[in-house]
Amino acid sequence: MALPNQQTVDYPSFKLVLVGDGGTGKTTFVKRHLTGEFEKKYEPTIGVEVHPLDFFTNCGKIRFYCWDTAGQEKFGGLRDGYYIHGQCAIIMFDVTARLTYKNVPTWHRDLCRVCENIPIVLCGNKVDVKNRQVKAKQVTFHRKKNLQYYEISAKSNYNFEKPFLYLARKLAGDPSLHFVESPALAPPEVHIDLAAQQQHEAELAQAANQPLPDDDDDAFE
Ligand SMILES: Nc1nc2c(ncn2[C@@H]2O[C@H](COP(=O)(O)OP(=O)(O)OP(=O)(O)O)[C@@H](O)[C@H]2O)c(=O)[nH]1
Ligand SMILES: [Mg+2]
Repeated sequence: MALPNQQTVDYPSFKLVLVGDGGTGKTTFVKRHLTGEFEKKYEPTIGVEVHPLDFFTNCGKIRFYCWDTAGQEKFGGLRDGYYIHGQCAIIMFDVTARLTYKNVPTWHRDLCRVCENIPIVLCGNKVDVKNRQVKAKQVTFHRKKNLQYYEISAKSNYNFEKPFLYLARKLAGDPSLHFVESPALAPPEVHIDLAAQQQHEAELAQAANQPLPDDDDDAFE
């Protein structure tokens, strides 16, 4: 879904809705892709910004029109009005701020009211930060709702492609689809501690085998 003033393309393109609390890193994430500019300091998004992001796959090019929405309530603009005709989505929270994970069910509910049955990826961002508040094994919401979950760091480009690849496969209905070139990314600001992150990923995999906690979606502490 291009905006009226945006060029349309002759290859498959999809509207991707990006939601989550203010400051979780949505805009930073979208702007890693070199088709967008890069901004270091936090400037809250007002309403929505739409960025076309192209990827090259073994089946040809694919474009996501990323609707980068405002997380801060006072800048929300049309809010769920931006979700209309969304074909896929990313819900982002910040692993260094508990409240942003607590609010994930609300973002998910509002999104699903408008967009039924679209592929959704949950992303825990800022995993480059040492002192995280939301541990990998505490992230269980995706299992309740059948979402895909990825730990990412927009600042270090860690797992940048994963959410897009997952969504591209779902939208194409082809689980073996893969990217044939890496997208050009802005250089990372920080480097991630890979050993520590591998440990987190292992904990996450292990947690996936445990029974789900017997609680409400909202009961996260
Ligand atoms: N350490 C760290 N900081 C990050 C990361 N991603 C974003 N940030 C910082 O988090 C702040 C907020 O980033 P934004 O991308 O503007 O957040 P947003 O989700 O778009 O916020 P709204 O537009 O208000 O909804 C900025 O200061 C970024 O530099 C990350 O992966 N690691
Ligand atoms: Mg923003």
